[in-house]
This record gives sequence, structure tokens and C-alpha cells, in this order.
Amino acid sequence: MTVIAREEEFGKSTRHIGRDVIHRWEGNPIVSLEDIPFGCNTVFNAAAVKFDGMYLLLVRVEDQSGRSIFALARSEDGYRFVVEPKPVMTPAESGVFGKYEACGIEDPRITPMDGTFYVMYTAYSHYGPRLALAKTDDFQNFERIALISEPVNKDGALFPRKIGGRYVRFDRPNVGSTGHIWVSYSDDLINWGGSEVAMTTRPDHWDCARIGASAPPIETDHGWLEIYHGVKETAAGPIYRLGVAMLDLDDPAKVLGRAAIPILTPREYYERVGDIPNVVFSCGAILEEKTQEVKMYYGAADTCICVGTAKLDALIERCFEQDDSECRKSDIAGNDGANHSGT
Ligand code: BMA
Repeated sequence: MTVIAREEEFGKSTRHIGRDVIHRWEGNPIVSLEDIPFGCNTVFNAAAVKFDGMYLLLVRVEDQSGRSIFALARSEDGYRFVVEPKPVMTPAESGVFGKYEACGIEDPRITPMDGTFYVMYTAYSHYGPRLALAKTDDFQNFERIALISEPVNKDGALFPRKIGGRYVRFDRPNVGSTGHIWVSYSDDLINWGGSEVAMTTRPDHWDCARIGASAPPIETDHGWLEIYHGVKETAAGPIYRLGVAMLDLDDPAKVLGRAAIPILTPREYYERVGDIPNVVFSCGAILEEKTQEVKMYYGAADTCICVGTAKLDALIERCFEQDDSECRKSDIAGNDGANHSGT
């Protein structure tokens, strides 16, 4: 007989175990179904940004018809959020966006750049998931710019500045049931090319099945810090964990360091039990300039949103740390032998 621990016991027994460098906020989850003022099925994950002195989450919510839409949540402290009464962005109903958003809009990631806020998201239709780009100045009106990939592609994250005069993004084209993180370039945010694989799955590791960018990259003195998700398939279904890597500032297809172990793994009840169990999936993180602390927002079990924190230095350190477990003294780069890593 399978016994699932009661929620309170589960939480207590797991709070301090493991090696997660991300510290969960004790008030998690921060946005659940009961916080959404309109009818919906579930809460997934959220893009995060600071705007007008407030913390904003652009939350992926599944409406009662089963399509994902975006709601806006606001907070003064980054922990206690209030969700606006109506969705702020819903799938387009006509034109080319209507055709490719017919099954919903998913997994938004916000990048502030050039005085505006870009939202890269997944447009979902019967043709499969593909990337789309919109922009907003007020988080009430969203102007769609373009569909920017073919299917199957997800996990688009725009870099916060140009590199070598071109816009840059991460994306994750699928190769069957696997997929790696790629870098692509654009002169105008509409036409993309120059694509190169940046990070690959690592056989036998927690990120062996698929990987994808999570939050848009954070610029540091050491390179671009990227929080990414990795999937491992098991007999009971996939486990989604979060990891971290450092990429070259001038050539982000070059991995300078990559943590061997996850920064967050599903352990708490709300990460283990939900619509899709054993999922932590991030689309946004905010670096607090004063404290140099990263607030990482993540969807848990495709049912609620949580927040966890880590010092930026601790995340950077993780990227360059050697795996000290006895069974893995080598092979932490995981770039299919084409080792860009240097670690
Ligand atoms: C991904 C996305 C995420 C979701 C995850 C786990 O493909 O759809 O929004 O959290 O799967 O189900």
C-alpha cells in the first residue's frame, strides 16, 4: 500500500535535507488556485520583473477550457502577491497569432531592454509549440511582435542586451523526445538565425532527458548566469529539477561552468503532489541589486507558484564547483564530448 505523508509532516521532514542551494520561502506557495479571482483549472509558473517599485509576476494559468493564459500578480515585497481580477493576455483569436495560439499561450519570460519589456512565450496550437515575442510598457496592453520559430520549440529566453550588435535568445528545439539549449541571433527581433547548440543533456545525470532555459540570463562579472531546468524520465514519469550554468559573455554558446547537481529538486509536498507531480519549473528570477540576492520564482507540480532565494555568489560558485560525490569525479560538463566547458 502506498502511503502519502500528510502535508505538514512532509514539509517538516524535508525542509532542511538535500543540497539545494535555493532556500524555499517558508510561506510557499505564494500563488495557488484560490488566489486567482477568475475561474481556472490550475496555476503553472510565472515570469518575474520589477516595475514601478513593485514586483510583478506574469502568471501562466490554465483556464477552464484547458488553454493557458496570462494573469498579472503584484507585490510590494516579492513574497505576498495579489492577482488582478482579469487575465492580462489571452490567446489571439484571429490572424496568424490566432492560428498558432489556438491551444494557448505558455511559459512567459520577461526581459527588460531599451526601455520596454519583452515577453517571449510559447504559442501552442495543433501544429505544436513554437516561440512568439510580444512587448509591453504597462503590463496591461501587450503588442505581439512576431512568431519567431517553427515548431517544435519552447523555452525561449531573450538576453537583456545585444551581443556583437545582435539580439540573442536561448531556445530549445526538440529532437524527438530530447532537446538541448541553443543560442540564436537576430538584427530585428523578428528574423532569427546563426543558431548554435550551447548546452546539451548529460547522460546518466538528473538532466539527461531534456533541458531548457528557465529565467532569462543574468549578467555577472564571470559570464551569463543561466538557471535552467533539466528533466529525467522515470518509471513514474518525468522529474523536473533546476540547475545553473555560466556562459561566456561574448559567446554564450560557450559553457564556462555548469553545476553537477541541481540547485532545486522537488522535495516539498507542493512540489511533489499536483497536476504534474515532481516538478519545479522556473520562468523568472530577480536579482536584488542591494543585497545581491536572487529571488527565483518557480511553478511547483504545475499547481502553484513558489519563491526561493540564493545569494548570487552562491549560484556562481555552484557553476564552477566540482562534483564531490564519490561516484562522479568527472564528466560534469556534458556537452556530448564537444566540451565547451573547461570545467
Ligand atoms: C513544460 C512546460 C511547463 C511545465 C512543465 C512540466 O513543458 O509546459 O510549463 O511546468 O512542462 O509539466
